[in-house]
Amino acid sequence: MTAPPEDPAAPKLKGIEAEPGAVVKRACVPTGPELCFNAIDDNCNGILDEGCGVHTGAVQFAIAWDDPEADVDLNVIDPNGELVEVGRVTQSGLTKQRDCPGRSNACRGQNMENVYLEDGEPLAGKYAVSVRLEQLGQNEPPVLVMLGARIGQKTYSLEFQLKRPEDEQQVTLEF
Ligand SMILES: [Ca+2]
Ligand SMILES: [Ca+2]
Repeated sequence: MTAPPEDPAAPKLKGIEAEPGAVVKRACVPTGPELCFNAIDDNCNGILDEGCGVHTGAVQFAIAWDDPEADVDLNVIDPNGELVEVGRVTQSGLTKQRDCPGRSNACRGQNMENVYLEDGEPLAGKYAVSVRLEQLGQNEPPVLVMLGARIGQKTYSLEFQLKRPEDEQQVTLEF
């Protein structure tokens, strides 16, 4: 797959502010065909985890982690200061899909949480994205969490290590 042609109207990232310890990868490096539920744009076509039943939009934030029993939360606060939650759409058009690991192993060990623009045009401004460890799983910490962000036609990738419950890492993306 090749990258789509530049769309001048698509939102473009102005800046990323991450806490020390987060590894930010700005350039996408294609590693092969798209893999599901890893919050990585493996084929660098500008879309995260396409073909996996994961919703996408011109704005998207997704996290994935590999410890099946660890509970990690993705919390996104939009430029209006509204928290994006499962089951409703914010005024800015964002909603959240999947809350993993979920009750009764609902995510089947494929832990991924996904916030995406469901409706309307992307709202410009600052998006505060936090990745928080609620509960350790079966593996020794740290829990390695991948955060993928899609802004318009580009994807960005960040990597976090959460060491103990209530550990939280924040990143602000502006466009
Ligand atoms: Ca992709
Ligand atoms: Ca992927």
